[in-house]
Amino acid sequence: MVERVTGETICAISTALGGAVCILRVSGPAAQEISSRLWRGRVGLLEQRARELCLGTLLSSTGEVLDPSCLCVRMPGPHSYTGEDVVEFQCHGGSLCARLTLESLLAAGCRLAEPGEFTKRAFLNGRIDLTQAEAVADVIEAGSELALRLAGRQLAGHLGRRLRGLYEELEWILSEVESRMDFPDEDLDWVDLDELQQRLDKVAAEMEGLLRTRVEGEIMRGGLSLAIAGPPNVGKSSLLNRFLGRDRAIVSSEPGTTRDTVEAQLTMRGIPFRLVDTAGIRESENLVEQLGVQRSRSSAEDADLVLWVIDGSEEIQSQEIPADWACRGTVLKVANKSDLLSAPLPGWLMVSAKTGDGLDALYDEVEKTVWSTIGGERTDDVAVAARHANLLERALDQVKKAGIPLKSSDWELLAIHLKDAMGQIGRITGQAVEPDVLETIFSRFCIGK
Ligand SMILES: Nc1nc2c(ncn2[C@@H]2O[C@H](COP(=O)(O)OP(=O)(O)OP(=O)(O)O)[C@@H](O)[C@H]2O)c(=O)[nH]1
Ligand SMILES: [Mg+2]
Repeated sequence: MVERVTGETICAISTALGGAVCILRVSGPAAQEISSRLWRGRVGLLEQRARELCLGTLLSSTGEVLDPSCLCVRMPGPHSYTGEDVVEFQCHGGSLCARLTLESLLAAGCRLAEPGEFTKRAFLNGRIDLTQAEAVADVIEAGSELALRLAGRQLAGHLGRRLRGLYEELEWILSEVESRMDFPDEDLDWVDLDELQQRLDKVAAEMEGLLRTRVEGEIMRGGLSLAIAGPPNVGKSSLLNRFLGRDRAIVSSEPGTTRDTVEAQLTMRGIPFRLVDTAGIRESENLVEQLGVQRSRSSAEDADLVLWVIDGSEEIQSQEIPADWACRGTVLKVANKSDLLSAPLPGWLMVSAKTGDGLDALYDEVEKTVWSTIGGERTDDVAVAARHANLLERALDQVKKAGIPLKSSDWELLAIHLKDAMGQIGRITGQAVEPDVLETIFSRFCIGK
């Protein structure tokens, strides 16, 4: 069972240290009383209008002025982020002012919040469901606009609503089944078995639809790996720099310039990638280069997507992908230095890292490949994460199994399957979730959120 919220009042600095303004958050039953002791405004904090930002003086627990012009807002529960009484101070930034204010709050009786504890309280107090709480961390971690939009929809409750819809449908079917169990000899106004089966099928189809969004969810949340590989001196590092719009990797006319893998984050057509530039693949006497080549090979072999780059102005045959190359992901063949060529090479995507020619077509191809061969169903609504997908798979299994006892009118067994499926969905939304799962989820958060 879910633990109950304690009566403790917690506080934390919610903004990154060193900024111009620092926000401190206080939440819990004594939030207003403790904060009022550290605050002098035109009226006392307790008389201040709720949810109105007021200017005043922030004092230490011993009465010294910490910040002569600090903004303060009180948000009484239950209509606050955590569902409890919340007070926020916006004081001058800089680590000293923030730290002294935090120390004063602690001295006045608050406890330092754990990572994600404000959001955890919001969940435990029923302000948000567990998928929304997870989305708070997703919003903070989002590495691309698409990922941010996805997290935003989940935060707005879209996934939770669809799951609750499934739960309620199963609950309705269960009530039909239980009424048959309770009144076996009566012929009440029950829906027929075909309709029950149809409704089960609809639930299963909806679950399958959600499960198909898993890959998209993973792509958006985790980012895909994209390796740039190929022979030496073809312009791999130049391409990486061109993608990033800055000189991240060293470029030179000397073959074997890149000795070790170079990594960077990149968003291409809204898709987040972990980009790896690799050492040119060639035989070498030099031990360090050999190690670099080995490492490059394995990172390219492990990547979700590989750009195999060659120098289009050189002879092609010797630059083809080595036959013994065990690549896990999808490979796109790219011929660089198109500026030195008069005609395109059939079967190759022509680009020039030097002039930028052909990059739009390359980005289009990458986007198409991600969604057609790697990605699952593209959705503009929600995409489930691994935790949701695992539980959904179990729920779907139970819904499918329920068809057998339904045929033989084995109501008791049918009820067991339905309750199990509902239990799995409840774990996703947090209606019924184990404390250790909560701990794992909220440990992802930073302090102050
Ligand atoms: N003309 C032309 N030259 C290019 C282009 N891209 C790269 N070069 C040149 O090709 C040479 C090699 O570029 P790099 O980016 O270092 O090549 P690399 O594939 O990373 O090489 P290694 O790290 O040695 O494997 C440099 O002199 C670049 O200026 C291009 O599109 N056109
Ligand atoms: Mg290089």
